[in-house]
Amino acid sequence: MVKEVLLKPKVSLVKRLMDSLADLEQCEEVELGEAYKLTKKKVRIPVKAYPLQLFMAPEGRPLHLFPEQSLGAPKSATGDFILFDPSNFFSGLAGFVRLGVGEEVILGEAEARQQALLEGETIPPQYRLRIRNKDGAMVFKSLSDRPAACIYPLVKKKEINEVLIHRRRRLRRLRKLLGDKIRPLPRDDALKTIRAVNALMEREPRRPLDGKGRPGGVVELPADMAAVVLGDLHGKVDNLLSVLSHGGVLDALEQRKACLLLLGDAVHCEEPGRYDKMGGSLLIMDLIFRLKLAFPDQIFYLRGNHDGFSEEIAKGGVPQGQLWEKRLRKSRGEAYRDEMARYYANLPYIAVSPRMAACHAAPPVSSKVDRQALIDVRDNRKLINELNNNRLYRPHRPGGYSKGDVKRLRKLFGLEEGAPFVVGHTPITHDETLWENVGHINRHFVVYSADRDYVGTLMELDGKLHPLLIRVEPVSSIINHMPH
Ligand SMILES: [Mn+2]
Repeated sequence: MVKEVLLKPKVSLVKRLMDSLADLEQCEEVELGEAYKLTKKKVRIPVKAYPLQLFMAPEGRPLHLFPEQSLGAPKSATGDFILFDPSNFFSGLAGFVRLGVGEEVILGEAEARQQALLEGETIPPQYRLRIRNKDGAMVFKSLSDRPAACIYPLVKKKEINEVLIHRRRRLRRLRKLLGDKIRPLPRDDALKTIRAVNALMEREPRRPLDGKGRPGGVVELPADMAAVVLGDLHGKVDNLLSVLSHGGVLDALEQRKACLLLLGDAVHCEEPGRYDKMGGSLLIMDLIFRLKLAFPDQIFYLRGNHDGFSEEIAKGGVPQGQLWEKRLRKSRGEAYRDEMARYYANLPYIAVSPRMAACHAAPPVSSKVDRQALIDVRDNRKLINELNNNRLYRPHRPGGYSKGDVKRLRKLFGLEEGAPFVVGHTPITHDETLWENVGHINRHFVVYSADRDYVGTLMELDGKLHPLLIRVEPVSSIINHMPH
């Protein structure tokens, strides 16, 4: 059982922090109580368990620098630090900077990405600061002529636990939304739920109709909402719940400021030796259906190559598609199995907004494909295969897609040349989850969201898509053990 514990502040640790600052004799003390003003010299702060508050400029907004704590083991820091703006981080979609061990970040005007992640106005143009996560310490170095940055420790219990307290509130709200326990629905509820979802999908307003009057293969994302995009989840329930309970994601959904786009393949475990396990698939589809009913106009699921019962859906010799069908029949009955088939048949294949496009695996490679062909995709097996199974061009894969295909897709939807085009399906390396400018194609992203430690996530902030790594937390177990 995973127990939720809050950290308690210890005065001795605060004292140690202050002493360590004083020891270095590189820090000028200013008239701000416990605050320290940085000079041009490097400052090393060996602080592991305590968050810091950072002012880049005397009149600026504060940033918070937190040693990342896991909800599952709140007393042990992960080694990563998270830098965020507390004025927006918990109230809606907001960026943050993750500082992994050995990594550094430079805050200041020239650093457009950090600037965007932390909201422009936080850092005035004349200040630049480097922060490095080195050997369990934060190393600060001012890079500008006006080293005004000021640091002080957050020592109040409420401040220290800021991230955990907010997270716990989100978990309670998630529990209200998704049911008392995070577990598969009882048979009757499951059938009712999927029927309600299918009824919704058959008259989904954001789907231009195909030639036969059915909702077509293209879903138009709400232009006035920011998109949160996840790639293949492969039964990783906690990856989905970690994103939903992160920062202000849930708030943004509740306030109709964000929509969630899932790029397909939420099912079928990818962990070696567990390809035949269907429990996670059953639960994650229940959760996605409940989300769809809670936010009908904000949750969008695209069809992936695993979303079906075909005998071609297999991994490592395990016929996952057929096992999935068998499992649904056995635990939910024939009627449920049929509803799932109906759900799959009704899914869109490609999502567009005025700012971006996304699909499961690849853009079409045929130059004849136009917007109407994508809307009519349901009866076009060749095109479905391209969208759901194709991969980037390689010499040994001459049928793969390349720059020109992405360019054509953008044009076909009237998107700008550098508009993000996102796919899941094909992780580029084994130990990462997000890739940008894939195949040297400007703003072409691949996202994988079924990793053990981090959920690859793309988030639109101020109209621009940003890659973010969200730590996987044992959310389902925590919710299931939360007192009422
Ligand atoms: Mn796939």
